[in-house]
Amino acid sequence: VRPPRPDDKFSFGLWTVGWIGVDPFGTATRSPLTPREYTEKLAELGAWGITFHDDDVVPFGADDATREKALRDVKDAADGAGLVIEMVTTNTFTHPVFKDGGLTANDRSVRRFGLRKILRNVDVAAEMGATTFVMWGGREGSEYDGSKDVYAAHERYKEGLDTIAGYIKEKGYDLRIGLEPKPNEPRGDIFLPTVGHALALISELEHGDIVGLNPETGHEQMANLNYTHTLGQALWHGKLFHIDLNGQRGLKYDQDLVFGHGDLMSAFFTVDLLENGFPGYPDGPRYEGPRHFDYKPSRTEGMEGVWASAAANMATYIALAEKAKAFRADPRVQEAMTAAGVLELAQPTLAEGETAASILADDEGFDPDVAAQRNGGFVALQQLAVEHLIG
Ligand code: 3MF
Ligand code: MG
Ligand code: MG
Ligand code: MG
Repeated sequence: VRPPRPDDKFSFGLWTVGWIGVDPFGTATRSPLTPREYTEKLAELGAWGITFHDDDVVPFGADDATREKALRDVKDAADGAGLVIEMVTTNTFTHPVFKDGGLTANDRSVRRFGLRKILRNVDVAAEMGATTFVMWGGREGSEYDGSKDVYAAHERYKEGLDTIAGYIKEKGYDLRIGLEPKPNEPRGDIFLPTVGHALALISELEHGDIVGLNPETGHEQMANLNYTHTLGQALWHGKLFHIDLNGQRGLKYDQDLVFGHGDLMSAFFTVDLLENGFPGYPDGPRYEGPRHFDYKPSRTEGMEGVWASAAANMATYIALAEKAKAFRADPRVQEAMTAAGVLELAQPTLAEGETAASILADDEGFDPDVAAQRNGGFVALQQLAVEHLIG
């Protein structure tokens, strides 16, 4: 596999390579890194950008001078290493004040504090030159149904998001919000559990035009959903603003494995969609944004393993991209796709000018029993994908 290049637009959250391995059952297995350590090493490995939460850089509650210095240090380190700060995100989940949420906490004073923290962080995002502001509402939710008025929670979510999006517009920032859905963990149930739920909420916002999605591989898979379909639907809505790529093996806690270390076949088709677009729409919508990894180097790894895992995300993506290109270009695949009717789906069901009445008026001599005999050819097509994947 060729080495990563800046035009691959690979980016990493500082909380990924910077994860020190604290989990609910054990203390840290690694030491924290300085901004210079992350950025130099990521740049050396071929990454193009970094992302961070406010709290990854600025200690919670720091005074203004400490805050300014910490932000300047990370910006200088990124600039020095030639890395872009493409996205900034907000932490409304770590500090105990957010134990019942940031925008949907029952306690109004907490919601007002959460909003102030997020708005300040929007300023930081703009200052750092980021173009996406991701919001993962990890503590928006509940363990017990009786503890939350779900109607009110959605009222408050909308109120909060519109306040933030309205502020971005008022300030004239070149920023869009990417909501990151997740079904559970750390809350028993999190609001906006899937991309579909988030899309529905966005459609109710006053400033929904600058609010889209940041879908994460494992988060959709934790809900037993198909990540590639998720990306496809988000693209169809014009709402795929950013992505969190990683790996997950089935219905478990959020594993945040290296991209491809979960469901590899699914990862292949994810990359196929990202790199090659929709088969029936060569000029259709494409995702042009960063290939952002949100993974955790497993707790078993030392620093050598941290950097090997960072490199593995990029190497796997590149390998899958090459394989997906070869898959689409293979004449056997094109033939199998045609046989399977994959391209036929792009053809409108009605002819130009046709109506429900004209469809009703003529049965076209259609014989359902004959049509039911058609061989799908989907399995043969899938096997070609497997052959390309395993080489
Ligand atoms: C949690 C996550 C988050 C979000 C981040 C926003 C800590 O499962 O995935 O990472 O990605 O808050 O980018
Ligand atoms: Mg995750
Ligand atoms: Mg995560
Ligand atoms: Mg994420």
